[in-house]
Amino acid sequence: MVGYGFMGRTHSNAFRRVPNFFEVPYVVVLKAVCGRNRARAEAFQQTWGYESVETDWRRLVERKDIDVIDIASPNDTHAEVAIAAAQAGKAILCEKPLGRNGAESKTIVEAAEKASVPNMVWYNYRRVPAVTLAKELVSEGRLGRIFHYRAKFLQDWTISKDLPQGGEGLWRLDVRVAGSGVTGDLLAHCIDTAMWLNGAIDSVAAVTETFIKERKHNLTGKVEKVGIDDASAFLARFANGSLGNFEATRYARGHKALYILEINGENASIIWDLHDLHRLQYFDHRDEGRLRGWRSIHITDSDHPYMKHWWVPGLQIGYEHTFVHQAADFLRGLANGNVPGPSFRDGLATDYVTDAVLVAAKKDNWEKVNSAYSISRLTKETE
Ligand code: SOE
Repeated sequence: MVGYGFMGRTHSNAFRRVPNFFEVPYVVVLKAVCGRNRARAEAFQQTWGYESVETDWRRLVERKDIDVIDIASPNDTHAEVAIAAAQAGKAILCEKPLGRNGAESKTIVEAAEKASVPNMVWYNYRRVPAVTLAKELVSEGRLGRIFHYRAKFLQDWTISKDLPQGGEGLWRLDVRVAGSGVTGDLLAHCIDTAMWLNGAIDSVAAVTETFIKERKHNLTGKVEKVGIDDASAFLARFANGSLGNFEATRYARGHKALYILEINGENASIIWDLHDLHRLQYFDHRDEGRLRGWRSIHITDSDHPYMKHWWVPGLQIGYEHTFVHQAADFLRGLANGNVPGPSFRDGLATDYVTDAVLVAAKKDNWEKVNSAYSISRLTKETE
């Protein structure tokens, strides 16, 4: 395990829990956690039961007793570690986004494919049982032709202008480390799920904004220009002819992690909401007219994806279980030689979309509205 932050915890929890709930073909041994700060790494080792600690990822990657490298460190470390791990013949799991941009991710994909090592990106929301069920319903053709895909991911934790950028916990605000702001951090989730459910995205038109232009940098101590996007929205054309509408921000006061997606097809529609993650809203126009309406399906039954491994019908699971599901799928895939997605290639495809969003936003290709009749004038005329 490379990294001992938030994602190090979600992944470690997954590997500890997975053999308790899923029949997996390997014994998972937490061999080593690697982090620059030895004291922090040792504390993490104690909490999660790792056998040893490394403070240099190169040492970790060289170790002969390690088969799988899991990268849960900040985005600017992904490429270096993943490429070295591939060259050492390790299977690799990498936290999202795969790289800071498409060019960087491409080098990771090339290294992994050249070495033919199993690989996976932790786009965990694919494995919320309700989202996996949505995938099944779309694949079965129940929605018919798809017209619209809508998604948003809203947070509010960076609104204060006094919040510094950079360093532990705040590297997501430092463009050199993160690569981008909400586009690579939050929209990337929406894009991964969208392309999984609705196929490739062909083209985008976008707008981004950095509301707070300067912040103190935790590592240099100086006030520095903010290089990330605080908010990002884009319209998309999917290869299947449907239209997409995406938004992410860290400035939506009141929203902590509101990820919502909606798909409208000719026969049926689906809505899923992370705050109510165990429910899938489903409307089917082919239902008998008198009874037609939105169904709120409680995804807790044993015939729902992954649910037979947990409790009894009616009892819910949560966020951390999505990582357990991914760990289970990864281990089973390793054994049968077919690790399921999201692969590094899928991660690269998402990074190409986020690249396109950022380029489109920079082009600022806006059509000015005829301002002859402003709102105030219209109001006056109506009066
Ligand atoms: C950002 O706050 C963040 O932690 C993302 O980095 C995660 O990918 C997302 O799942 C929750 O929000």
